[in-house]
Amino acid sequence: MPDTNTLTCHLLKLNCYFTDETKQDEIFIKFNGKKIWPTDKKYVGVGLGDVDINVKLEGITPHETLTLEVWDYDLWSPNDLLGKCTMIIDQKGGPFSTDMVPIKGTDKARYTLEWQAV
Ligand SMILES: [Ca+2]
Repeated sequence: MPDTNTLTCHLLKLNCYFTDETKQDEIFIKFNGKKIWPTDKKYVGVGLGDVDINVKLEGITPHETLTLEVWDYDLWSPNDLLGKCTMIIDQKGGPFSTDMVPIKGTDKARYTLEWQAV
Protein backbone atom coordinates (compact mmCIF):
# COMPACT_ATOMS: atom_id res chain seq x y z
CA MET A 1 0.00 0.00 0.00
CA PRO A 2 1.50 3.33 -0.95
CA ASP A 3 1.55 5.92 1.76
CA THR A 4 -1.03 8.45 0.71
CA ASN A 5 -0.89 10.50 3.89
CA THR A 6 -0.24 14.12 3.30
CA LEU A 7 1.93 16.30 5.50
CA THR A 8 1.60 19.76 6.93
CA CYS A 9 4.43 22.21 6.63
CA HIS A 10 4.39 24.41 9.71
CA LEU A 11 6.34 27.60 9.07
CA LEU A 12 7.71 28.72 12.42
CA LYS A 13 10.00 31.70 12.08
CA LEU A 14 11.77 33.94 9.67
CA ASN A 15 15.31 34.88 10.67
CA CYS A 16 16.86 37.98 9.23
CA TYR A 17 20.67 38.24 9.09
CA PHE A 18 20.86 41.19 6.74
CA THR A 19 18.14 43.47 5.51
CA ASP A 20 17.77 44.64 1.93
CA GLU A 21 16.83 48.14 3.01
CA THR A 22 18.20 50.27 5.82
CA LYS A 23 17.17 48.96 9.25
CA GLN A 24 14.19 46.89 8.15
CA ASP A 25 12.35 45.31 5.25
CA GLU A 26 8.61 45.16 4.81
CA ILE A 27 8.26 41.44 4.39
CA PHE A 28 5.50 39.25 3.06
CA ILE A 29 5.67 35.64 1.92
CA LYS A 30 4.04 34.05 -1.09
CA PHE A 31 3.40 30.40 -1.88
CA ASN A 32 2.04 29.27 -5.23
CA GLY A 33 1.47 32.87 -6.21
CA LYS A 34 -0.63 33.61 -3.14
CA LYS A 35 0.33 35.69 -0.14
CA ILE A 36 0.33 33.40 2.90
CA TRP A 37 1.90 35.72 5.49
CA PRO A 38 1.05 38.02 7.07
CA THR A 39 -2.65 37.32 6.76
CA ASP A 40 -4.01 40.42 8.46
CA LYS A 41 -1.89 43.17 6.90
CA LYS A 42 0.19 43.96 3.86
CA TYR A 43 3.58 43.21 5.40
CA VAL A 44 5.54 42.88 8.63
CA GLY A 45 8.48 45.15 9.34
CA VAL A 46 11.44 42.82 9.83
CA GLY A 47 14.84 43.89 11.16
CA LEU A 48 17.75 41.79 12.35
CA GLY A 49 16.59 38.87 14.44
CA ASP A 50 13.61 36.61 14.03
CA VAL A 51 9.87 36.97 13.76
CA ASP A 52 7.18 34.38 14.33
CA ILE A 53 5.36 33.23 11.24
CA ASN A 54 3.16 30.40 12.48
CA VAL A 55 1.54 29.49 9.18
CA LYS A 56 0.53 25.93 8.32
CA LEU A 57 0.54 24.70 4.76
CA GLU A 58 -1.63 21.62 4.72
CA GLY A 59 -2.07 18.82 2.23
CA ILE A 60 1.56 18.53 1.20
CA THR A 61 2.34 15.37 -0.72
CA PRO A 62 5.51 13.65 0.55
CA HIS A 63 8.55 14.48 -1.63
CA GLU A 64 6.79 17.54 -2.94
CA THR A 65 9.03 20.57 -3.47
CA LEU A 66 7.73 23.74 -1.87
CA THR A 67 8.92 27.10 -3.06
CA LEU A 68 8.22 30.11 -0.90
CA GLU A 69 8.93 33.61 -2.11
CA VAL A 70 10.13 36.33 0.24
CA TRP A 71 8.98 39.76 -0.89
CA ASP A 72 9.67 43.29 0.28
CA TYR A 73 6.72 45.63 0.09
CA ASP A 74 7.35 49.08 -1.36
CA LEU A 75 4.85 51.85 -1.21
CA TRP A 76 6.02 53.97 -4.14
CA SER A 77 7.62 51.37 -6.39
CA PRO A 78 6.91 47.76 -7.38
CA ASN A 79 7.46 45.24 -4.60
CA ASP A 80 10.80 43.44 -4.69
CA LEU A 81 11.16 39.69 -4.78
CA LEU A 82 14.13 39.24 -2.42
CA GLY A 83 14.56 35.52 -2.84
CA LYS A 84 13.13 32.04 -2.61
CA CYS A 85 13.19 29.26 -0.04
CA THR A 86 12.87 25.82 -1.51
CA MET A 87 12.29 22.78 0.63
CA ILE A 88 11.45 19.17 -0.05
CA ILE A 89 9.18 17.64 2.52
CA ASP A 90 9.42 13.88 2.69
CA GLN A 91 8.54 13.00 6.25
CA LYS A 92 7.53 14.42 9.59
CA GLY A 93 10.34 16.11 11.48
CA GLY A 94 12.18 19.25 12.24
CA PRO A 95 12.53 21.99 12.97
CA PHE A 96 14.66 22.66 9.93
CA SER A 97 16.23 25.84 8.59
CA THR A 98 16.17 26.74 4.92
CA ASP A 99 18.24 29.63 3.64
CA MET A 100 16.65 32.00 1.21
CA VAL A 101 18.35 31.92 -2.18
CA PRO A 102 18.65 35.55 -3.19
CA ILE A 103 17.42 36.83 -6.51
CA LYS A 104 20.22 38.30 -8.60
CA GLY A 105 20.29 42.05 -8.23
CA THR A 106 18.73 42.10 -4.80
CA ASP A 107 21.28 39.82 -3.19
CA LYS A 108 21.99 41.90 -0.10
CA ALA A 109 19.23 40.46 2.04
CA ARG A 110 19.88 37.30 4.05
CA TYR A 111 16.93 35.39 5.40
CA THR A 112 16.35 31.90 6.74
CA LEU A 113 13.06 30.16 7.22
CA GLU A 114 12.47 27.80 10.15
CA TRP A 115 9.86 25.12 9.65
CA GLN A 116 8.82 21.64 10.63
CA ALA A 117 6.81 18.92 8.97
CA VAL A 118 3.92 17.53 11.02
CA1 LIG B 1 10.31 48.11 1.28
